[in-house]
Amino acid sequence: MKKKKALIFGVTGQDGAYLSKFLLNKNYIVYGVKRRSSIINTQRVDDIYKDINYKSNFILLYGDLTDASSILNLIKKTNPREIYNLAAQSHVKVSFEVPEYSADVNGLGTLRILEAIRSLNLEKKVKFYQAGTSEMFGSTKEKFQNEKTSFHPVSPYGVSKCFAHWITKNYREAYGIYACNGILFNHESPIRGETFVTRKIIQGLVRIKQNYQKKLFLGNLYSKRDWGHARDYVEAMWKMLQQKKPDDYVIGTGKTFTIKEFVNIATKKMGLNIKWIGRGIKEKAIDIKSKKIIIECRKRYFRPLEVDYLKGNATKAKKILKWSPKTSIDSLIDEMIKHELNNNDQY
Ligand code: NAP
Ligand code: G4F
Repeated sequence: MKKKKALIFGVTGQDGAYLSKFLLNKNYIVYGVKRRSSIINTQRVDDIYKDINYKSNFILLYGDLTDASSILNLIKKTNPREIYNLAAQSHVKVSFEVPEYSADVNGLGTLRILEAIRSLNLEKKVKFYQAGTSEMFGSTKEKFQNEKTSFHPVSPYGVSKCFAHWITKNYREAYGIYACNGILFNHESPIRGETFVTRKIIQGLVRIKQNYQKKLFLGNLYSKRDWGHARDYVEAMWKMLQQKKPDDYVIGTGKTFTIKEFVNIATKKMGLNIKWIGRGIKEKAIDIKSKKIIIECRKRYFRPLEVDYLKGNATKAKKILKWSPKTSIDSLIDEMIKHELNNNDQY
């Protein structure tokens, strides 16, 4: 049987690595788009590249979402049946510092892929997945957010992703492209970027526990997030492209925790006994055994505007895609700690 071909923009990111493995295990040929960088940026997919079982079906190519000609050439050259757009300037806080670039990559980048599909007359041949986000709900007051919840983004990142969402929907309706928006809530893993809060917390606490680091500095401890595992979420992306009709789906766990609660679960698992003292920016955590302050807050990690509360309702995905999350927050944290402990062997 002829192998299906998939093209992944953002292959070197957390989700790109999980999705590549998932598709290769389904016998796809995977073309991954990496961007040029002055330092090697393929660490997350190096194991795939070296694995004899995957190697011949996994091909990395250069491209950039800010470069329309590279996108067009890549699609022409690889002739994929499925395109996953996972590429983005994905850090919310950083999007306040590089708003125009974030809009260019996240917003216009999506349009560039859709236009390439159209220019190559692939409207009826290619299926397209757009990596949307719960950040689009922004300042929502809904207790649970689903596909019907209005968007009110509160960051340049959130706004850029709203453009990508609507342009994907627009090209689906105007040109009949099989294009889906996944509206994914936060999903983490041992290979999550080190500046996102879950990885930063786990990495920091493991280093503190092993005496490689003295303190962990955080921002807002009271925002709430619905955290799942990236491995489960890439399966949902694929399922969206296997339906009869394209549609948009919310993917989340339906549970929410504050950053402080995440810290409390993680410290307990590591056998660190902590006590919180102080309020606001002066709030800190003390290690009861050593009596040392191990967590403090810093203004620089706060955002000009915050998404206070996220909790996803994935009923539609459960019903139509037969998707549900497999990994609890406990197992996620266990896996992240285990990975970090192994990593730290190198110190
Ligand atoms: P990530 O780890 O930050 O990966 C982003 C990927 O995009 C990387 O491969 C990055 O390349 C690439 N990229 C950045 N700018 C690019 C450009 N100009 N041209 C081509 N590629 C570019 O993000 P992730 O966590 O895997 O998330 C995947 C997607 O889902 C993103 O679009 C994100 O916004 C969205 N999303 C994520 C979550 C989540 O909780 N993880 C939730 C909802 C939506 P480098 O490796 O070279 O930097
Ligand atoms: O881990 P975060 O940076 O993730 P955030 O902002 O929720 O965005 C992530 O999830 C989105 C889905 O909803 C994705 F679309 C997006 O691409 C990204 O993957 O921050 C989580 C929360 C925020 O409320 C932040 O203010 O943690 C708070 N926080 C507290 N201290 C911190 C820190 N965030 C970071 N990054 N670093 C801190 O020191």
